[in-house]
Amino acid sequence: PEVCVVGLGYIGLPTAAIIARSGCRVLGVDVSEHVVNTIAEGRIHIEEVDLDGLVQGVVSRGMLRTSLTVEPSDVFVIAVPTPFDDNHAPDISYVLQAASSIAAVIKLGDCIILESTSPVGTTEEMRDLIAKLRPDLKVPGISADIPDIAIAYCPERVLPGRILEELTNNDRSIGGITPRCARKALTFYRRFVRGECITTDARSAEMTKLVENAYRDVNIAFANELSIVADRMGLDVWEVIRLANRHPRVNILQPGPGVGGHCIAVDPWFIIHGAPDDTPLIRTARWVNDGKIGHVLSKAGDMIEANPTARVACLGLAFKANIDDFRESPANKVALALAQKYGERIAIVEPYAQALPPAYDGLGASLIDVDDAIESCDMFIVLVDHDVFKSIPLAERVSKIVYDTRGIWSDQPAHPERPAGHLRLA
Ligand code: SAJ
Repeated sequence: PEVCVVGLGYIGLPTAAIIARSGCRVLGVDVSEHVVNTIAEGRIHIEEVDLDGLVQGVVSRGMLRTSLTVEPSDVFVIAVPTPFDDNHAPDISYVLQAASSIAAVIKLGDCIILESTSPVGTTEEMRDLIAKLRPDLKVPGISADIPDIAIAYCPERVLPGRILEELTNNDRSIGGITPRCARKALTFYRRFVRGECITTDARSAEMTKLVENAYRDVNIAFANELSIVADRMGLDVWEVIRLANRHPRVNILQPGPGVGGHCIAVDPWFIIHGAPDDTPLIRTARWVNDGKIGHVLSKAGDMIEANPTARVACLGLAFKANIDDFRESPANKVALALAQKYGERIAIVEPYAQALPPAYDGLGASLIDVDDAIESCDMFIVLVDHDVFKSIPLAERVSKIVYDTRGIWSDQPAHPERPAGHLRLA
């Protein structure tokens, strides 16, 4: 089939490239001229392992083209953003815009698939819009006859940094507006997915995606709450978690400076918004994880003020280990707030940054490398568990005052100037 992928971001572009590699002619559509032109030249506008070579290959073989506008195809895949507004209400306007541009070109036998993370009911809302715009077509779930088109919701669940591998190997939920729609979408995904494809209805598939990320948020909140309790009790939370996880049915996640990224801190709000009176746990988890940033800031501030001559290195800005994405990052929020308060005393170590983000302009903080930090800084605040930080040998940090929010240095001895709660038991 010919395939049109609408939205060429972190999900849409790798998806378009993998579909093209499976032998379909793919048209990638995006609203950004820069994105459309970059990909048309066989280059990419995002960082993702092995994506550059794959895109270059499928573009040069003519299997992937790009355009600013949707064209007739057999299958349409929508992968546009679904942000939330200031009140955490989901904004599905990009999905509806994509659906209306697709409605203008669809024909009998086409299949429309929504992949964007969406509040429950979005696929039906999209279906209703298409029915309204195309009264000439029999639309699934509305017309009693065999429908002319298929509509399905098939969420992605890939991890940034492992997108290509996970796009191919992860299991997928395939949610049809009707069972017939699900079967149609299933035939399409089987072309390029090696994982198991499990069919369901569209609403269940929408909820499944939200639940996966809310599950992780709630579990990280548990770990973050434990880390605050452990601080208060003078315990090493990493030691406690390590020991508790030896229980065959306990698997506690890792505390950190908060939860970042574009999914886990966002998607739970889509569930809360859909059932505001029935989601105290999910809402509280959001509150705990957002609050962890404040806890880290105040503890770091106390340590910096207790050591007025210390030069401070903040290790990491990224939202998680070994990636170069500094947006929606608790590490960046902590480092920026410290830079705003302590200016020149703050050095940032971030091997994935060429320069500090513009928000740091004029604050006096500097970007330095690991060796400089070891040489010139007295205090290390670990905010990201990048491999390059993990591998700093004990000898090079033994004399530092350390606040390790990620627990990467289990061999770090207690320091007389560090607050209680960091005595290592192992
Ligand atoms: N984090 C912790 N402690 C942990 C694990 C994570 O503090 O034990 C933090 C990370 O440092 C980061 C945030 O949580 O700030 C999110 O990181 P992540 O690696 O858990 O997830 P993402 O945002 O990169 O990707 C998630 C994944 N969802 C799940 O694992 C349930 C991915 O599979 C989804 O496809 C993706 O969201 C998405 O697009 O929805």
